[in-house]
Order: sequence, then C-alpha cells, then structure tokens
Amino acid sequence: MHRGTQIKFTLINPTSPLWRIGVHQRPANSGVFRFSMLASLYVAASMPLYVETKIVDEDVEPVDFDDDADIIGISFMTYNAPRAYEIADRFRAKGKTVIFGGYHPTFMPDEAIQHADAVCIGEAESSVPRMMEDYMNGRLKPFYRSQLVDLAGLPVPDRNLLRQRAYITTNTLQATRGCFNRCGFCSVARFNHYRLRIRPVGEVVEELKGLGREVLFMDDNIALDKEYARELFKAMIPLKKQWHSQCGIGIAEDEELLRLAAQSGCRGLFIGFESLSRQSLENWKKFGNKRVDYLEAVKKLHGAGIGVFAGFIFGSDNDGPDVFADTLDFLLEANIEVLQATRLTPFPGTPLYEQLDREGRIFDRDWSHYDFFHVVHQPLNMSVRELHNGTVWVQQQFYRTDRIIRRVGRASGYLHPGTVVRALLPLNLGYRHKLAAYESLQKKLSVQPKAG
Ligand code: B12
Repeated sequence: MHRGTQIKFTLINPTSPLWRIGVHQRPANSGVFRFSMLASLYVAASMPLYVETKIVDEDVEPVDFDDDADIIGISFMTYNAPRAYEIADRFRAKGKTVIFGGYHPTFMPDEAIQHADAVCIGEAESSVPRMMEDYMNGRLKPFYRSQLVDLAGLPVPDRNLLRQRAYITTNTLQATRGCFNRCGFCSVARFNHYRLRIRPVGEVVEELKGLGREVLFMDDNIALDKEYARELFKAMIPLKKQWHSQCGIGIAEDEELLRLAAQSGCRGLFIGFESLSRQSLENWKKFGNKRVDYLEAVKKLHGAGIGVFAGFIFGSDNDGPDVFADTLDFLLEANIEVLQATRLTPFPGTPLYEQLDREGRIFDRDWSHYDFFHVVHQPLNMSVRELHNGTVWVQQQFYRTDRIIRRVGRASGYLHPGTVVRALLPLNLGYRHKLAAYESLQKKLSVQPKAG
C-alpha cells in the first residue's frame, strides 16, 4: 500500500504465463526459484525520499491495471520482455508514465523505448535520482545511461517491501558486482563494463548482521578477487552464517581460500562448468576452466563440505549428439548435487549474439523463448530437435527419482544435514518440477522446435 507521499511508484516484475500467479492465487513456480528480488529492492533504495515504492512480482501476485501509481516501473530480462511491453502498453494507454530497467532494456534500448517513457541503461543507483528530478520538472528524457556506481555506501535494501513469506528467502545480498572475464555467452560481464567491483568488507558484515542465519550471495563470482574473498571470509567466521553463492571453479585450486570459505559457512556453490570440451571453453573464452581437472575440483569442494551446483551449456559449435551421454556420465561420476542444464542462448548484448547474428543462425527472436528451455539458434553439429531433446534427456536422467534418492543418501556423508534437507533436496525436486511443467506446456501448445 502507498501511504501519504508525493509520488507513488509501482515497480513490476513481469513473468511468463507459465509462472504467473494462478487463479487460485497459488504460485506456479517452485518455491526454490522464488528468492532475492534484489534488483527491485535496489531500485526502490535509489528513489528519493518523496517517492513511495510498491513492488509487484507477477510470480506471486497479479498486476492491478487500476493501480493509482504516478509512475509504473518495469524490471525485466529478455524472456519477460514481451510481457513487460504488454503491461507497459496497457498502462500508457491509461496515461501513466512508464520507466524501464534491467538487462533487456539495457541492451535493447531502442526496442524498449517504443513501449516506455524512459529507459534506464545500466544500474539504477546513478540514473534513478536524475530520472525522478527530470520527471518532477516535466522533462523526463528517453534514455538515462548509468555510470558504474561505487559500491561503498550502497544502501541496505528494505526487504519489508516484499511479501517475504512468498519467497524461499529474502536473505540475499551482494558483496561484489560484475566480472572481468569475457565469456562469449555472458551478459553480466558486459553489463558491468567488464569490471569487478567490491563492497567494503565492513559494510557487507554489517548487512549480514541484519539478516538471518542462512544467506545467499547474489554475486557473479564471489571469489574472483581472491584477496578480497579471503578478507571477506575471515571477517564472516565469527558471524556463524551458512551461505551459498556463485563462483568460478578456480576456488577449488586454492586450498586456503577453500578452507576459509568453508569456515565462514559456505555450504554450496553454483559453478559454471559450461562444457567438458576444451575447444568449446576456448571458443567461448572461458579460459579459467580450461586447465582445471573437473573431477578433482569437485572432490575438493565436497571434501570441504561444499555442495556443487553445476551449470552446463549444450549447443556449442563443437557439441555433437554424443555430448549428452558424455556429460551425464561426468555428472554422475563426479557426484554433482544439482544440475542447471541450459541450451546455448544468445542473449542480446553478448558477443555470442553478435557472432550468431552475423552468421545468420538465430532463427527465433520471440524473446519469451530466451529462457534456456528453447533452442533459438541453429547448432552446427546436430539438429535443433537433437539439441532440444538431448538437453531434456540429460535433465530427466539426472533428476530420476532413484538418482535423487541415492544422491541425497550419498551427500549426507559429506554435506551438512541442513544443506541436504534445505538446499539439495528442494533444488532437485524444484528442477524436476520445472522440467515437468515445461514438458506439459509444450505438449499442450504443441510447441515444436523450429528450423533444422
Ligand atoms: C538471482 C538471479 C535470478 C533468480 C532471482 C531473480 C529475482 N527475481 O531476483 C532466479 C533464479 C529466479 C532467476 C531466474 C532466471 N534468470 Co536470472 N539472474 C539472477 C542473477 C544471478 C542476479 C540478479 C540480481 O539480483 N542482480 C543484482 C541486481 C542489483 O542487479 P540487476 O539485476 O542488474 O539490477 C540493476 C539494474 O539492472 C537496474 N534495474 C533493474 N531493474 C530496473 C527497473 C527500473 C525501473 C530501473 C530504473 C532500473 C532497473 O538497477 C538495478 C540496481 O542497480 C542475474 C545475474 C546478474 N548479475 O544480475 C541473473 C540473470 C538476470 N538471469 C538470467 C536469466 C536468463 C534467468 C532465467 C530466464 C533463466 C534461468 N537462469 O533459469 C530465469 C527466469 C525467471 C523464471 N521465472 O524462470 C540472465 C538474464 C539475461 C537476459 N538478457 O535475459 C542473467 C543476467 C544471468 C545470465 N545468465 O546471464 N534469476
């Protein structure tokens, strides 16, 4: 609810029809994929004091098109751009001012501005105060290009703006933003101008003190700056937190860092393995992974009591139909806890997008398909159907009931019981649910992969 303030701002997070809150008001998406909302919280925190922000997340509540807000903001990635445009068009038809921000409008500002009054290109922190000043003076401009903000002094997000019970956790924060690597498929590095920024350790520790025992760091690679990571982990030890984050595989090669991570309460890491093929890693410029022995690295992480959530991408130019069975063999041999298997997706703004676009290999520009569940480009060494079905096969094999049961039993030997019960099992069931929901939707709509 908005309370007596000068300006009312409603910030909407659109979602696809599949995950939109149902008629029975029950979220369709598995709870394990409902967390964070950090982007919206930081936008809210960037607003001047005379603005009262309300956050609406379509995963957990419907959009009220009779909303009395003065300004409607929409935060979106690529997969939800069509829905963002639909919502924006409806509000603009009623005379509302609409502003956009997030990954998709940042990389496709000329497309986005056709549905909005203003587009924030990049981070909210430096643009939003300027946008609001211009709005108040009746001079809102179409584009606001942000400088990268200094993370020192970043405000602490007000998590009370969320319906907290609808999320598995809102205990999320960032210690760093961005990454200086140049992996071809990644939009994060370019969004952050290929720079890694760090927050002062003291400020991270202060924010952590106000959060619960279990926290998620929404960093792109929490140990990219090893010296900083060492300092942060040391400072976290007395806080007795349990945390998960995202990290490069390199952490496994640094014994001291791994020990400090474990001592500071690290219980699981999402790691982009991406591919078993050295050639694919080379082509994508994911050089950090090339020299690492994946099996050894996973063993070391398990030895430290850290669960491994592996990201693999299928559909590189070197992948043939045998990639699926080979990858599954690795996943099972390495005892990976959680798998995120994705089809190579050329997100706007990435070097991959530019390459495939140049080569005329992007055959589907329906942005709602840019959700990792669709093939949108023509692979080189297999058909679109083989890539689609092969990815489904690996996911189904990995998340087979008997394998989940065995995984849970085995992991109980080297992971904390809390990690098994509150992370490994829910994530395994969550991914299985998501996969099944997609399969049934595809059957219902008889969506077949297009092109060869
Ligand atoms: C956490 C996360 C999730 C979480 C939670 C998201 C949430 N609701 O909070 C979950 C698991 C749900 C998720 C899901 C998906 N995600 Co995700 N996610 C992230 C991640 C790692 C962090 C997001 C975050 O909190 N960032 C921190 C905030 C502070 O930064 P920010 O988002 O950039 O926001 C700033 C600006 O963009 C701007 N801004 C943003 N919105 C607005 C709005 C206005 C009005 C203004 C003015 C400014 C503004 O200001 C913010 C503060 O500076 C990002 C990577 C990343 N580094 O951002 C990927 C990322 C956003 N996700 C991505 C994708 C592809 C997805 C999925 C489609 C696929 C998947 N990963 O399974 C799904 C789709 C959701 C669904 N329903 O299925 C891509 C998007 C790329 C693209 N162009 O579309 C990213 C970039 C990662 C990647 N692979 O490259 N995701």
